[in-house]
Amino acid sequence: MEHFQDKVVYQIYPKSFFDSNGDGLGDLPGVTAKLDYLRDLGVDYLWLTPFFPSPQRDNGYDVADYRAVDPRFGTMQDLETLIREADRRGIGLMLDMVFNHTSTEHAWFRRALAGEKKYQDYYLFREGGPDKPPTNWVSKFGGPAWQYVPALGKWYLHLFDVTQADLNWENPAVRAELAEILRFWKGKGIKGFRFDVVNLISKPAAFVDDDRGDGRRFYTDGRNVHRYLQELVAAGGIGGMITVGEMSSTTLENCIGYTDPANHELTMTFSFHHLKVDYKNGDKWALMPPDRSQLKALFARWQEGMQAGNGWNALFWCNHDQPRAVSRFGDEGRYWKESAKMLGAAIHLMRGTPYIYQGEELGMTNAHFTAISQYRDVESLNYYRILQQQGETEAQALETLARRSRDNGRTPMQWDAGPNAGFTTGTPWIGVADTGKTIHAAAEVGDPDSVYSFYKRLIALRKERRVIQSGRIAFLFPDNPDLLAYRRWDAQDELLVLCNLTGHTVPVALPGGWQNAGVLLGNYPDAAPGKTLRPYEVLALER
Ligand code: TEU
Repeated sequence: MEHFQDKVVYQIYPKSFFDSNGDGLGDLPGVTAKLDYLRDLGVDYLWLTPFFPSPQRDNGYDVADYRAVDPRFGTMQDLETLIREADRRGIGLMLDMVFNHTSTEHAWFRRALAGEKKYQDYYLFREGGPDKPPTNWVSKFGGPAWQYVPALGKWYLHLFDVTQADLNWENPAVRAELAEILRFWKGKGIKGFRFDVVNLISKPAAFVDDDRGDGRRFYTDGRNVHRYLQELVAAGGIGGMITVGEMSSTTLENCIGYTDPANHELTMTFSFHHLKVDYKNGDKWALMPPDRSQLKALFARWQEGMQAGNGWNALFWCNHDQPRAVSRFGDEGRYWKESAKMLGAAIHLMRGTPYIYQGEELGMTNAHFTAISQYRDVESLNYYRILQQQGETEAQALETLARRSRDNGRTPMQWDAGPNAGFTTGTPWIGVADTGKTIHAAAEVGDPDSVYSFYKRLIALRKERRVIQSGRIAFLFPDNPDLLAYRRWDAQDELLVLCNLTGHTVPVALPGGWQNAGVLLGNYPDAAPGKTLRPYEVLALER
């Protein structure tokens, strides 16, 4: 199946998954130790976020060596053991390739700084005086996107942190190096790849000021990006492997291009528009409750649009950059369990390949941090300062972070009710969420009514029902913001999925012929087709 329709991917943030040696940081042997848990859940692939040598300015997305394991996460032998033990359980590993930029600690950048022309051409250095950057572009983490190097009399581009220097993909030597890295990992038995912000790799021929924005319109889905991806996949020898591109501020048309099998680029893409429906005026740092009409419209547009273009979506609510879905789109209190299940079903039954982020299958919540000292993320720490410079009080800035910080997704995985939620016997690098004592794997694995068991059922259903894998999709009730509803069908089978996105009862007018349909799945014990849906109820009907 060229699009991996029957597969489910589980994302692991190793630093926060399980600590095997008590140093407070999760590690690769910690992942190996939990493989039976993952096999029981039923996932096919594990995507591991970067564990390569790194100064950890951006938690490993600042890579200093693409072919080694950072000692804080273990050894190459530990990784080989993990690959082998996962394989024995029918699980493949996907690695996270951060190819838009390297750490400024990478040997290439160091040699560039030392004056080697060859390596200066690996990056985007531009001449210029110390008081005027080449353009007015803004870094995604705040502040200018250029850094001046006095010794060279040059600026270098960094779309992210100042220690994350953008690579020059126009240089064929850079592209050849990156393809070699893929070959290296494929040789180790790695089964797939996730490509970090890969739609930002192709920069414009000339660098000019952006008078209407932060510069992104010049490099997002840039002029050569499709050609570079085709070349990378061919030269890296990864055609046929599962690949997912993280696409920042992308378009439907480009994502069709990236994933239509005829183009030999990627098997699927992450897009983020549905995770910006609670950004006021598109600003992540301006709070607003989720706009459910917009959420529904975006799902319909991306699901039906990718289908029409023969593209393929990665389906997800959560990752290491996002607050927890149940805290954001569900109800952490009274309807915690119902809403966590409803959100899972809402995307798992769509057309695409689902991704589960560690702890999502338990209904893990946001951290609920209340002091700046609890945060670790460079973006959060930057914006804590920026928000106060923009006039927010300290309390307001903390409230904004509590809702928006990436650290909400990075707190330790909650394994049991013991100290540090069973994540470490040492001092965790980041604190456990305040729900650690009540929401954890030990309580959920054996409980047939748990969020965990519901996710397990969702994964099993995808394997059992071809209509979930490859059926067509069409959305219903576009004018009702409370009710997310879609139909899936193929020659044999037909499903109707109804999700109440709210905490109140909503009326439903079932389309003709569904009144007596069977219940495939529900999150209330006595689920049946009727005239209403209860708070956060999901009902999947079949006929
Ligand atoms: O993230 C890309 C990205 O732009 C965002 O998700 C970002 O965190 C958000 O827009 C900030 O508001 C990827 C990685 O997933 C992330 O962890 C890295 O920090 C980033 O690239 C840089 O490598």
